[in-house]
Amino acid sequence: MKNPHHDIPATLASALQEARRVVVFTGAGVSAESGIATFRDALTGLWSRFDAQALATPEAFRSHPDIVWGWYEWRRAQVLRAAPNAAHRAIAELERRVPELIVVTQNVDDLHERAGSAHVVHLHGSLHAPRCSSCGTPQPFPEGAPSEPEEGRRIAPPACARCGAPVRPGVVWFGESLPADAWNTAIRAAERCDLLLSIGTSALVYPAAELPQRALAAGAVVAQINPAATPLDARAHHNLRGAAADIVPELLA
Ligand code: BV8
Ligand code: ZN
Repeated sequence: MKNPHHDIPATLASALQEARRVVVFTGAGVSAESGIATFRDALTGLWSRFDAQALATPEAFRSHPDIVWGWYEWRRAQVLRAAPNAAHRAIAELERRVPELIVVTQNVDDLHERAGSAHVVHLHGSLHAPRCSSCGTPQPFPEGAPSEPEEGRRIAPPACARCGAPVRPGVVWFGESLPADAWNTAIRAAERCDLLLSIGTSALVYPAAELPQRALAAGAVVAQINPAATPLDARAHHNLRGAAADIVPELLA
């Protein structure tokens, strides 16, 4: 249901007009209206007995490779069926209007790219980049879209074409470091920007959640778009309560 009464505060509208360097920092909430479950809601069926944070770990993959690979294949099937929503499209449009804009996402889907965003940094990797869990060689997916694993089906991960070890999802699990180049690019952008928009993230996962704080410390305007309160509420200059697909397009108005 579109909420026509979301006023964009005049000070935010003018910050957006004047901004020369913008960072758009996104989490799973920006893909919610594309039908992609947010990280915590992605645990249904067999997986519901797991905590996402427990499943998104190297330990879980070592002990239950078929449950973890099945979970990611289910999520990948969702992404392949999904389309970018109005928020992704508005962010891509914003990039065309602002001298410099970079999307720094925690998401492992490719909806920003499919909506037309040209500068996207993935802090937590991608569902579309499986690699060998041992020799790291990138691996092609089994032909075509994954057979739709009904929720909770175990799927044995493929074996690496090079060394035979199990293939893993190309994502950053809890306890793993973020890709250095992605993280350095994100930190530099946060420290140079005039405006950072934090959209659809619970601001709980570190080090990603440091970015809005770095932007604030560097004197940028920080605005948050989220239907629920997060730890960032206390520090953001603007907190716009609501769904990304409703509010982000209004930033363009
Ligand atoms: C690291 C990829 C260290 C995988 C993800 C104790 C023990 C061990 C580690 C730690 C610890 N304490 C802290 C840590 C560090 C840990 C961490 O931060 N833990 C937290 C949870 C306490 N971090 C790490 O382990 C990171 N690595 O620290 O390395 C290190 C250092 C040196 C050397 C070696 C190691 C790695 C973190 C990356 C984990 N991988 N994703 C996958 O996707 O499966 S994080 C994962 O969770 C997602 O990426 C997502 O960003 C994040 C949170 O999930 P969600 O809540 O679903 O999503 P999001 O946060 O985006 O929230 C959804 C939001 O959307 C909500 O606010 C909701 O209100 C909103 N929303 C809903 N609908 C809408 C909406 N918004 C707008 N519109 C809507 N319609
Ligand atoms: Zn290998």
